[in-house]
Amino acid sequence: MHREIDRAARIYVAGHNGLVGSAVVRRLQAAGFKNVLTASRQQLDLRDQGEVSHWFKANRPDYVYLVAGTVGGILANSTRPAEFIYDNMMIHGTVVHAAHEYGTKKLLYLGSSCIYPRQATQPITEDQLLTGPLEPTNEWYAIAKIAGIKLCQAYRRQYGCDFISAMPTNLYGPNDNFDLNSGHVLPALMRKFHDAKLAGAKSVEIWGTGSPMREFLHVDDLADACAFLMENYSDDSHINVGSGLDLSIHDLAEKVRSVVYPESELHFDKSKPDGTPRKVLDVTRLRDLGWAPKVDLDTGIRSTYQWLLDQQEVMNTPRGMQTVQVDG
Ligand code: GFB
Repeated sequence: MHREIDRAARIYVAGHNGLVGSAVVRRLQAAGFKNVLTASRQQLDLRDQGEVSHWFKANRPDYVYLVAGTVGGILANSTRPAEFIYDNMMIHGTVVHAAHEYGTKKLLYLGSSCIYPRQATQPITEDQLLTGPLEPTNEWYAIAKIAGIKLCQAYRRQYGCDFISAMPTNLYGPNDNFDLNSGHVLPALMRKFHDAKLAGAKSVEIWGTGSPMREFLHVDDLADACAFLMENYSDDSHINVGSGLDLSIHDLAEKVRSVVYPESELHFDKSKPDGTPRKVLDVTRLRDLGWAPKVDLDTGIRSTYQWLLDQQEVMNTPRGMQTVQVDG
């Protein structure tokens, strides 16, 4: 089912300042969409139903990319559980409800691969949702994300809303959070190697054992997949978005080291958590629809590091000063 979206349609990107939202805006603008709507955190608190409903009433978006959320890496997830569950449950609830109230034609909700059980069979197929216990370091975030999927399904079943859900793997790219405490592994390692190079330090600390396996997808590929799904997917079930390829954290660290600071040495801090042992998505359904990623990991690491070098203001931010993003 391909349904081309009118380039004059009103399209709201919730979370446009974040890693994902900014990539979605770039993707939509490149495709010629003329009415891309955004609202800053100061203008609109997405956790407040009154504000969100009021905004939808005034702006009446035809399509919504719900890619906002409180997000972060393994440490932020395990130390700030209340924010991760509350913010995300509220954001999904308010936006999905307002989209229904004010006649949004289609909404795409973005979840996360951490919704699946810790011991899921690899690669992880969509039907493994709710078949076992979650990874404890991020169960609060995962529960909120699972609720988001169910919310979209419930509004589809009860009200006939065309609300779909996509589950991306670990993402990276421009506008990522490079903070060492709250960021995900790829941007955190990039920043650590970069700081070590500037300081002339030889050893770079990698959390955990280095053995966990992770899959990575460049955020421009994710944005492209989201735009593709908006025009080509309309199903009750959520759908995985990934590259289908994974590597160990040790191998990832080697890749980042070779791009940023080849002279450095890796030091593994085994007192830090590993998190889930392996998490690679089965992307057969998305591939069968005709979508595949374009950015390989080596190219993506190089271009993201170049982007980071171009962001002087990010590099000038003292460590630990940035907070967890409220945009996905
Ligand atoms: O990316 P990350 O924080 O999150 O960590 P998850 C991935 C792996 O990299 C873990 C290791 O095994 C970390 O211990 N790691 C090594 C590091 N060095 C570092 C470092 O300097 N910083 C970080 N952050 N990790 C997240 C979930 O899980 O995945 C979220 O917490 C979300 O909820 C996201 O689902 C996609 O991949 O373990």
